[in-house]
Amino acid sequence: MKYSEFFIPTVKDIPSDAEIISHKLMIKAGMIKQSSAGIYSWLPLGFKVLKNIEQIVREEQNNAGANEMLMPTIQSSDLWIKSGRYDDYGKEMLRIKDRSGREMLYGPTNEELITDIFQTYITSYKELPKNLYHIQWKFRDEVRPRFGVMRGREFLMKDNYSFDLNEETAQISYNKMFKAYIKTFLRMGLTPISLRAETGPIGGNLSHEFQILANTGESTLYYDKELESLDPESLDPEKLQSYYAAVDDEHDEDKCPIKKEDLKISKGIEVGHIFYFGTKYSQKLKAYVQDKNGKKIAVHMGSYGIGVSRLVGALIEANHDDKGIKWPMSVAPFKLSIINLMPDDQNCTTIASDYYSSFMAENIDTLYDDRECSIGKKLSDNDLIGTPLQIIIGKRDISAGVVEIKDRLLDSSEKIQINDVKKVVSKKLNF
Ligand code: P5A
Repeated sequence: MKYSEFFIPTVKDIPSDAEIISHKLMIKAGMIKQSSAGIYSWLPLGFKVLKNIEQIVREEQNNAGANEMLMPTIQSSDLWIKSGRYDDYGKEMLRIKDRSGREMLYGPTNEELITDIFQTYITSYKELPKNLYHIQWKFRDEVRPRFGVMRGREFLMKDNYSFDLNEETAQISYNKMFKAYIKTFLRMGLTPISLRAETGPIGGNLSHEFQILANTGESTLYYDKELESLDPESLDPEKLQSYYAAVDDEHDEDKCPIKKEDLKISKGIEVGHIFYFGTKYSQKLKAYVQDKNGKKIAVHMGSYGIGVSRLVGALIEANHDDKGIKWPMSVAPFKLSIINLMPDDQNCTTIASDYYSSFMAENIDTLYDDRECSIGKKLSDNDLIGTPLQIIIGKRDISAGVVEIKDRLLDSSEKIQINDVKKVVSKKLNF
């Protein structure tokens, strides 16, 4: 993509209600525009990151055997009346009447709808277990939407639902998702900390919350230091669940089961939440299957959520400096910027265009900064939008036979021979 053709409306003046760094940087970098309180348009740069995050989430769900589908955002109130949550949800639920006066709502979650889909088609234990998910916008009319996309009213969630014959197999499904969650967050370069959690309006008695570490996070976490060095290739969910981790109001220094030197304290942001709630919805919505003996039993269910749009903000909270965003390579909107400092100079432009066409041919998401603007603006914009690897092409360097390669994450630069650049970049990008 050529910068001159891309729509990145970077801005200098940040609205006063942007309190936290990720909200400020998302506006400054032209990633989002508020449409009304807690509701945002995703501009091209923000949308690219959202899609990259979504894709990692999707791949790990598919690897864990979940089926992707898509349910609507607008639901009828009928199933919610049956489950008893139509009243319970209160003002957080956005209620709408259609032209015939039927009561509809903008889904805050999908336990009811998916249970109804399940009961329509599945009648035998032989078809279990099943795990279904979608990545869809939700609406919760939060009392105080704030912190940009971190606590929106409209937000993108990946939500799964597992169906099992009994508690024992439901626990296996739960652990499978637990593992997929840790893998997902590790792939994004984040440090996930899982904690036993309250079940709230979703219900049930087993639940874990997934927080990621960020200095600017809202919660204070106390946890076993082992949780900071997980190997994605050998994750054991039962072992992981046995490590100590607690939020500050649940942590008691005197009762803490681990040694002081093994305890870490950091700030965190909740990015995922999983629940096992047994037959809570299946009984009310009649999701029964026949077991081996022909007896009808209510299926055991779990639900599993990841805040896909919240992750965009959380990733920035965990990865930024005073110049802007520092995207981890796996989610970066562009892996590479080619910054032509002198578009008027024939030599600079020939070299920049040559690099651009070869990286595009390799399918590397590359931003070619071909704009006619000041050198300072070019460098600061590319740092602001956080491209991890930057090739900087200037007249003086070219006459010395080199270009600069900057690593935004390590904050380091090196001069490389013009002809070695493709090889060096390929190595850094692992292709
Ligand atoms: C689990 C999947 C649920 O809704 N039902 C389906 C269960 N859980 S949850 O904890 O309420 O939400 C799951 C994740 O969604 C994100 N999230 C939000 N993101 C942005 N703005 C919000 N207002 C918001 N509310 C929830 C969080 O990441 C949460 O962990």
